[in-house]
Amino acid sequence: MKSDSLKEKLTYICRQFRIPGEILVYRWIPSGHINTAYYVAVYNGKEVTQLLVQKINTYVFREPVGMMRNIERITEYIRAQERTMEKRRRLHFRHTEDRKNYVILKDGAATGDDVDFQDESVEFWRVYNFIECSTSFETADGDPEVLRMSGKAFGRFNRQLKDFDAGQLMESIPHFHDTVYRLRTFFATVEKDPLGRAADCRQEIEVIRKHSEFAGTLCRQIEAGALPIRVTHNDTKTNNILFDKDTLDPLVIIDLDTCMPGLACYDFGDTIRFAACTAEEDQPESMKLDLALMRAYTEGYLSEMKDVLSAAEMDSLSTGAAVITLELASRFLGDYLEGDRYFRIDYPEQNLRRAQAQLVLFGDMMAHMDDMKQIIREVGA
Ligand code: GN1
Ligand code: MG
Repeated sequence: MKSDSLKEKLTYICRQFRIPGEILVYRWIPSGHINTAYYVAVYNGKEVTQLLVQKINTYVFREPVGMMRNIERITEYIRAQERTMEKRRRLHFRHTEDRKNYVILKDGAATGDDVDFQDESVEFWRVYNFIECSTSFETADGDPEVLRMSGKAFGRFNRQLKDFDAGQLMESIPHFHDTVYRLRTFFATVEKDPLGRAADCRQEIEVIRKHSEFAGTLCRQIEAGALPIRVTHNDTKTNNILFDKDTLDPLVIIDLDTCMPGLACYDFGDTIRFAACTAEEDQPESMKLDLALMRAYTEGYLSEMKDVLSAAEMDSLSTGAAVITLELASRFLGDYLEGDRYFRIDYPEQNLRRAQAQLVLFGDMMAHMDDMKQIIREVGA
């Protein structure tokens, strides 16, 4: 898209959300693999309003209207618990004239909800306040304080939603952390091998096959009723938290798109996967679990959740880290085999390298499972 037409489109979207004025600055925010976000500053002749304008990936989120309803219910529920919440601790979604927190465009013009979201000419946008003086972390860069604060943030988020009725939410992505389903889908893709790429990743495919039984651990526990279903975030990367850039105080959790029924150990485990390690998501050569960072995250998370979790849930936390890591390896590799249709990539083999890095990390987590369990016992005591 030409940049001037992007500016026009962003201006048009702001108008739909009743934000008049001229766009002074706009830039793409290169964070996340799914949605597309822009920072936008609008001047209305008196003041500048800073916004985050996001285009939802409707190939991934196929029912975006229901997803926005989920987000509204969750944010309202949390807001009701914290009556004195400062503005910069809230995600404040803008509304259109007909009170919707989203706008749907077809061929560039606003339209109603009755559209096919798989139609290429249809786009789904939302706008919320940009949180000033905030920062987020793509990696923790070895800083335990970032992990401790992240643990506190996601622990608090899980605690605030501990009595939220999961039945009120639709599954924004069905089978999202259903690892058994994920692996079944993955092996079906391997069988089909639509682009003939499977031959280059035999080794990775075999590692996933070898651990299929382990991958089903949490699913079996859910079936047996051993772990309670909660409302969880399900994508707890540190770049989904905005921190105060001076004090590291976690201000707000973003990317609530995958908030839906889930397990506490998904939220615990996904941050361990993403940030309690020594490399970025696509760097298999230098990837290792970092137990000091893992301990720091555990301290933060359990400072909020220790009294909420059952003994079985406490026990599932370390398993969650390994299962989520293996599951994501299968998702990255499956997407590579399918031609990179789901996760945004910056270079051709990135999804393959992401899968390789996750498998290295998974191996290291399995090798240190007892250490992780020991840390959780010590911190939770
Ligand atoms: C995606 O959009 P982003 O980058 O926050 C993905 C997560 C993966 C993550 C891996 C909706 O999250 O499930 O764990 O990439 N989100 C979705 O980095 O699939
Ligand atoms: Mg994100």
